[in-house]
Amino acid sequence: KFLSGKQVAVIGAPFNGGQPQAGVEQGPLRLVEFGLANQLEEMGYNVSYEPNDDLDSLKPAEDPVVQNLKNPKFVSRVTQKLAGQIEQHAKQGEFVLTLGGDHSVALATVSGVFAAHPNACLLWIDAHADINTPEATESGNVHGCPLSFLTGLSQGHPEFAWVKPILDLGRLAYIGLRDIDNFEKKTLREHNIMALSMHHVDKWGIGKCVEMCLDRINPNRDLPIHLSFDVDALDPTVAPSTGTPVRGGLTFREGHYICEALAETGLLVAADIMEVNPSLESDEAVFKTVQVGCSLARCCLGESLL
Ligand code: HAR
Ligand code: MN
Ligand code: MN
Ligand code: MN
Repeated sequence: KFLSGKQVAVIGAPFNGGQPQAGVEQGPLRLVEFGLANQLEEMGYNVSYEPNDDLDSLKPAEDPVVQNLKNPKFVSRVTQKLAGQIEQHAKQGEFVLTLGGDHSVALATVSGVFAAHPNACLLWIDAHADINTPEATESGNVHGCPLSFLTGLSQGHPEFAWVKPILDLGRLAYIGLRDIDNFEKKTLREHNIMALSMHHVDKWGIGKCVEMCLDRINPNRDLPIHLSFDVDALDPTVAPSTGTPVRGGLTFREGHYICEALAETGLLVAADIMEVNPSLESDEAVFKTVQVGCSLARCCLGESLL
């Protein structure tokens, strides 16, 4: 409906500047080496791949903290560049699949996708709410803040002036939350944001949770959908190789169900698979995490639909 054919633009976002741990910049390459692009081609898609392996050239000589945020210049430059690239692909009617990299890259994916699909809605699957403002963040890591910029809750940070507040708070929903800062909790409540924690998944089941989210952010099932999937939403037994694992997460099936249900709507225009860090935990753990990242991406593109 919103896509012109069977074209998938795979955008590598090998970037770690939104948080302190090295290794997450190797996520995209590992997912592609595992065979993701070939797997999508076997499903009948035409796949293009932008590795973006030159992002280090955007690293400034000096990048002091500004308004509590670490590496503001580097994060801003990288995400602005990726946003333009993503916008172009999305405007051509391609499905945009972005491989992270840390979740600060959502500044790029949401900006780019919503520039092409202004009435889209966003489903954010994560243990964390990633909606801290520069004033509120305790860590100073931008991967905990992208949604505050994208929704206009943060304004006036000099480095992120290019980020437009294109996301209405009524078009945002979460599933998987379980590690939220006090400021974030207050924000979710005050703005009545559709935020489902693991408690809600236990209580209602994943099927009902996805339905409730879509009823809120896409009530007539006629708007484009962007999925941003932080693999730390999954239980650490399912996706161990990630920077900030939190116990008690989504099962393998619950994670896949979300992707399948969105694919089934025919409205999904973009997906992000974020925070895969192949330098953390054992080889077996890395294999598991990369494998589940690839299979989530395939499910977004309809692999398991009959
Ligand atoms: N809320 C914390 C902060 O602002 C933790 C964010 C952590 N990590 C992520 N984001 N992976 O989803 O730093
Ligand atoms: Mn293209
Ligand atoms: Mn996140
Ligand atoms: Mn997270």
